[in-house]
Amino acid sequence: MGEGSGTTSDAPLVLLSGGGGGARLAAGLSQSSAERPLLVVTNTGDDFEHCGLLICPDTDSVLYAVSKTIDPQRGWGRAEESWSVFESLKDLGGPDWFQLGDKDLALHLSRAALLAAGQDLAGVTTALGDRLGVPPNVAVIPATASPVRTHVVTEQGNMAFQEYFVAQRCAPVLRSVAYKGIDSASPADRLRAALDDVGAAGTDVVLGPSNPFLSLAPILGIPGMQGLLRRAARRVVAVSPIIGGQALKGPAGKIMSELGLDVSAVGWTRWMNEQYPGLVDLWVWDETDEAAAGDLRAEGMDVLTTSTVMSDPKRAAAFGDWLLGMCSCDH
Ligand code: FO1
Repeated sequence: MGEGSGTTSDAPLVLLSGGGGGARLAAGLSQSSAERPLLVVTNTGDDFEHCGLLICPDTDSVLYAVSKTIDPQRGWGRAEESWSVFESLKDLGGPDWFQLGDKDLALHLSRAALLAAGQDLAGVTTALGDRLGVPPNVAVIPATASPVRTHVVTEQGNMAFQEYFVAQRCAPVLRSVAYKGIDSASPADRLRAALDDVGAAGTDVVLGPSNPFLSLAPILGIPGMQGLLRRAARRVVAVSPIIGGQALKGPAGKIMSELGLDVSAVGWTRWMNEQYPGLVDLWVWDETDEAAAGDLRAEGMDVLTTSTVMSDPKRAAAFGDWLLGMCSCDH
């Protein structure tokens, strides 16, 4: 990452990422021909302890996606994975609701060793990224080193995020979401330093097409985070995870409907704007929703539409190119 960068063109584009959509966009941006430095801030609300190991699903999905080692079908974990340890664990009566493949497990053991040796989570993540082959122009930084853990309140009771997401497959009707530990959390030191280094010209901050309740809120709710991003940002751009009235993957649409929100790009934009007043300058929607943009534009909101569907790496790179092109000029 360039030091003392003061212009928009060499300052890293900052991407906030959680879940599969964020990881796909991180990969698309990192493949872009522009080769602009990229700083990916990952959600830590999904992190949890499992079999004595710290699991960081959203951080690892970005590491695997940008190093092209992710399993493209599952959208999490390693490609060409084997499951010997997991099968043996099951034979021993160990927990089988959360699958860790052999290669993925090796990453977790390595993370545990580095943490035990005293490195902080951001340092460990950089070290693991280097070993995996994360391109040198890409930095991946977990949003905070303090434990923030997402819990959901559902009609079936309260549960930790991974129990809801993996064990219950998001079936319980959601009533609210809590981010345990967030009030005493602070932005990761490395993130603060990287953003302080951006310089007066500012940079572009992109909120990826990630679940607003489960992926973006545990980042944006960290005390000081929005101010830090706003100070570094020339412009904050938010990409809609809702396309044609639904989320292409994941529970964002289901959750919006359960919380009584309008499941549309308009509904998402209005909710984000109410939740984070003054944070976002530019809203990017899929072209499918172009016809619905008129009302918000008439209210003075800046809405752009393009093809945002990242169904394969080529389309993700094309969207990454579009975003970088849009960020490098005043549209
Ligand atoms: N998702 C599943 O649906 N089932 C799993 O067994 C599972 C294991 C897993 C292991 C490591 C990892 O990094 C991610 C894993 N995921 C699994 C995905 C993960 O739970 C979710 O995709 C994210 O937390 C949501 O963003």
